[in-house]
Amino acid sequence: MLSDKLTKALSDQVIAEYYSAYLYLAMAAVVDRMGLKGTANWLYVQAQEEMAHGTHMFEYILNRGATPAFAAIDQPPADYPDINEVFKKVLSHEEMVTKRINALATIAMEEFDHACYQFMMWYVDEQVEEESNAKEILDKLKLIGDNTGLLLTLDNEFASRVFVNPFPPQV
Ligand code: OFO
Repeated sequence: MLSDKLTKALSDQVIAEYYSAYLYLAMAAVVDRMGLKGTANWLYVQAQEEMAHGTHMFEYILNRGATPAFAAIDQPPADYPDINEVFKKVLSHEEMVTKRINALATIAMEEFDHACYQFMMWYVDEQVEEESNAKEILDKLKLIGDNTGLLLTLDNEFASRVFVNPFPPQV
């Protein structure tokens, strides 16, 4: 069974993952209003992924015989002047999440909970990808600059992103 300390830390992370989903939904609304519907789709898919991350962790807590603790999800910011600021926030947010995930893995290690440590490694790898994706988009936006045509091309590219459940149900 999970220790109380790990149960609390994992439960807090479930809430943090749902906050991430909320943050990205708020961003999706902002860019939709800017006319960037493809980017809104990208952020909506991102929000769906965050909910999947949170739900998977919630199920893990239950599977380990513990009870997840719930708390309020904070209100996300919903005020960005342009798409650059949106993705700067995506990157800084993911960097913060990486720190949280690493801290959680460290607790699992300190408690010699090898199963939980192993469970956390999926999230550690995922954060490398999350940060890399956000950096790549920011680099593209820098190259695009004030070129609206290129921005719309990128927006079209974002329109094709589809949600793929990282944890499909086992049959
Ligand atoms: Fe859950 O990966 Fe982003 O935050």
